[in-house]
Amino acid sequence: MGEDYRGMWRDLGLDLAAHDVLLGVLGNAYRDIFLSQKNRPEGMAYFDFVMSEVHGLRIRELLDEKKSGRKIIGSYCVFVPEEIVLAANASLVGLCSGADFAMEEVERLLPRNTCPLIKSSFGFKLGRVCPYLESADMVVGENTCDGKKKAYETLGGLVGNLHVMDLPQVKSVQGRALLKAEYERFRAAAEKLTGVPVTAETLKKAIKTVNAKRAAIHCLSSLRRADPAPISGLDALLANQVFFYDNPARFTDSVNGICDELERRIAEKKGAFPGKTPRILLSGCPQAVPNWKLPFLVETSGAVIVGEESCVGERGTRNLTDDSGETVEEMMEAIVDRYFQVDCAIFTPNPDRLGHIREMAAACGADGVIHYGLQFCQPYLMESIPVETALEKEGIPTLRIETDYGMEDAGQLKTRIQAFIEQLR
Ligand code: BJ8
Repeated sequence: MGEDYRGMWRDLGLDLAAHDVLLGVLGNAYRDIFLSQKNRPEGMAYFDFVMSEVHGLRIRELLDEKKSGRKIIGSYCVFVPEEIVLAANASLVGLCSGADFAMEEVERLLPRNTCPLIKSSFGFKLGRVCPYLESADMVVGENTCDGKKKAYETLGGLVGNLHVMDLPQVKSVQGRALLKAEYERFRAAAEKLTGVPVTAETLKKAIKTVNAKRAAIHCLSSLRRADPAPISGLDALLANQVFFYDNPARFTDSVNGICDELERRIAEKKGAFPGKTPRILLSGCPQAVPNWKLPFLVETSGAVIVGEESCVGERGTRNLTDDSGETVEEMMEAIVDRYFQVDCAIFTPNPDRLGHIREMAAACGADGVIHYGLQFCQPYLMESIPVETALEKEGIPTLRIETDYGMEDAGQLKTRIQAFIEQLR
C-alpha cells in the first residue's frame, strides 16, 4: 500500500492486527492468482493498482467525499439501485462477502449451515476488518433468499443504520408494484440520510453515469468472445468485482481503455490463452472479492472463462436503464423496469435465467457451462439441477459444482474440472 493508512483504519475502528492478517492473505493470493498470469493486457495495471489500494486510497477518497457532505451507502445485492444513491448525493459501495473471517464468532450468531457469502458478511463485521462497512452511513439489506432475510434481523443489531428492502419473489404485476414501492421508500431513506432531494436533473445524470459504467462492461464482455480470448476470465472477473467499489466515472474510463487495447489484441490475434482453448461459461452464485477460487482452478486446468452469468457479471450489469424520462416519476419507473429484469434464483418460477444462460453460452462460443453453487445456497443449488438437465438436453455439457470459500476441496474440484475440460476437447 502506497501510504501509511493505519491512522485512518484506527479511526474507523478496525482491528488493526486482524486487518493486517487479512491484507497479508489478500496480497499473497492476488500475487499468486493474478500477477502470475501470462499475457495479461497492459490495462490491467490499473486494476492491480486499485486492488493494491482497495483498503487505502479508495477509502481515503470516500472519506474525503464524506467531509464535503457526501454519504456512503453499503450494499450486498445488485437490487440496490445505484442511480438513486448517486442522485441523492451518496456513493454506493459493494460490501465484500468473498472470504471466511472470524468464523468462530460468526457461528455463534448464525447456524453453521449458512451460505459462505452470508457468513462472510458477518465475519467482516465481527472481525472489524472492512473499512467500507465501517465507513458506511447506511447499509442496505434485502429480503432475497431466506438466509439473507433472517440474517439481516441479526445484522441490524451489529450495524448502525440498516435499511432492509423488501423484494418480490414473483415476476407479477403485484411483484413489480412491491419493487416500485420499495424503491420509493429507499429513495426517501437515501434523501433523509443525505438531506438532498432527488431531482429530475440529478436522477438523469445518475442514470447516465451508471449506464456508462455498464456499457463499458458490456463492451469488455463482448470482446472476451473472440478466439483467442484477449483477456483471462480471472481478469474480467476482477473488472466486474471492482465495478462495485471504484469511482464510477474513473472505472468507466479505465474499462473503456482496456477495451481499446483488447480490440488491438484481437486484431493481432494476441490472446491470454492460445486459440482453441476450451471455453467455459460460469453460471450461478456471485463471486465477491476476494473469491477467486473457481476461476483460478478452471484457468489453471487448461480452459478459459469467457463469461459469468452471475450478479458479479452479466446478471448484474446486463440491462441499461432508459434515460429518456423527464420527471423523477418517469425515471423511477424506468429504474424499476430495469431492475425487475434481474433473474436472481430467488424468483419463482425463474425461466428467464435459463434463457439467459443459453443466450450467453451461444454468444460467448462456450464449449461448456460450469454451474457454481455456494454450499447451503438453496436458490441456486435447487435451480442448478433443472438448468443442468435443460442444457445437457440441448447438447451443452454442464458441470455442477457446490463449494465454499475454503481450499480443502480444491484438489478434488480440480480433478473434476480437468475431467470436464477433457470431455470438452
Ligand atoms: S440478486 S444472487 S446479489 S440475492 S449465495 S446469499 S442467494 S444463499 S447472493 Fe444475490 Fe442479490 Fe440474488 Fe444477486 Fe442467498 Fe445464495 Fe447465499 Fe446469495
